[in-house]
Amino acid sequence: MDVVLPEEVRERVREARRVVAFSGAGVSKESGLDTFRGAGGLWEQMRPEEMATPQAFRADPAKVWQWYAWRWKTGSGAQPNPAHRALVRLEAVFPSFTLVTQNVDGLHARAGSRNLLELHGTILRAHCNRCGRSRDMGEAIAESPEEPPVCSCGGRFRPSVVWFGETLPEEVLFRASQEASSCEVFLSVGTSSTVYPAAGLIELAHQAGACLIEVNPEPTPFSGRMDLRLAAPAGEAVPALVDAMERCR
Ligand code: BV8
Ligand code: ZN
Repeated sequence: MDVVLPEEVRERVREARRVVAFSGAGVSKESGLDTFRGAGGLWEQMRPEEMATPQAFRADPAKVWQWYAWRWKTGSGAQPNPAHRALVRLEAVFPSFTLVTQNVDGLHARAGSRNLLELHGTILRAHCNRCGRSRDMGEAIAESPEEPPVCSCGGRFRPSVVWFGETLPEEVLFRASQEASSCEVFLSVGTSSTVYPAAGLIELAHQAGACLIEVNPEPTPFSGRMDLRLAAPAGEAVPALVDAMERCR
């Protein structure tokens, strides 16, 4: 796939110093991980509030634990794809580049992204819901695959992800909002842009007058505001887009 940037986008990319990329489950689709919405998505098999809420964990900790153990296993068997790797290259193209992700799968970090903000936490860690003690999720699953292991304080370990109805890590959300409202180019990849406050970052970048680029085979609520839309899979479109951005500089 070859990407030709429209003149005004090329101009903005050439001048840009501060760039933000914002990613969702679609960027990991070509690594074999399900998205949430859409055909075959996780939410097709059950409703978010059934699994990804503190209430669901209180009601049936074993069911929620086993679901996250299954997602951890599928995630640990997956590899970063060309889209993850191309986003790593952007760190070298712009003086300031920040990757903000909603994904908890850890594939951006495994691909080598350094300036990474994980808005919704990570499935690679677990922490006690009473004393907060943190540990490796793989170890916790190995110790207790069926039930969330009990902590020495009597609390229960839970995956270190942000559940619906839970607030995002303040520092991470604050930094992501800072970057979104001061960037010149904002790239949104593989997200349905429907979960908040994460999707609010696109709004912030738009208000800041940033050049908005979206990569998604399907339209999203923000598609109408984009300066450039690539309606293609991230694994094809992001490497080609990064090639075009490098050519501009
Ligand atoms: C909170 C971790 C304060 C867990 C996740 C304002 C308006 C409306 C609702 C709210 C609002 N503010 C708050 C809410 C409530 C709620 C919310 O947003 N609800 C939505 C459903 C309307 N938000 C919250 O609860 C947040 N907390 O607000 O706290 C508070 C506290 C008390 C009371 C009130 C407020 C917490 C939200 C975080 C929840 N945790 N994940 C886990 O993973 O198990 S969210 C989870 O779902 C993901 O992290 C991600 O954010 C979201 C899924 O979205 P995407 O990643 O975009 O994936 P999706 O499947 O939707 O789309 C994939 C896209 O990829 C598609 O567009 C598809 O076309 C595209 N695609 C497919 N293949 C490819 C591709 N693209 C490129 N290439 C491909 N190959
Ligand atoms: Zn504890």
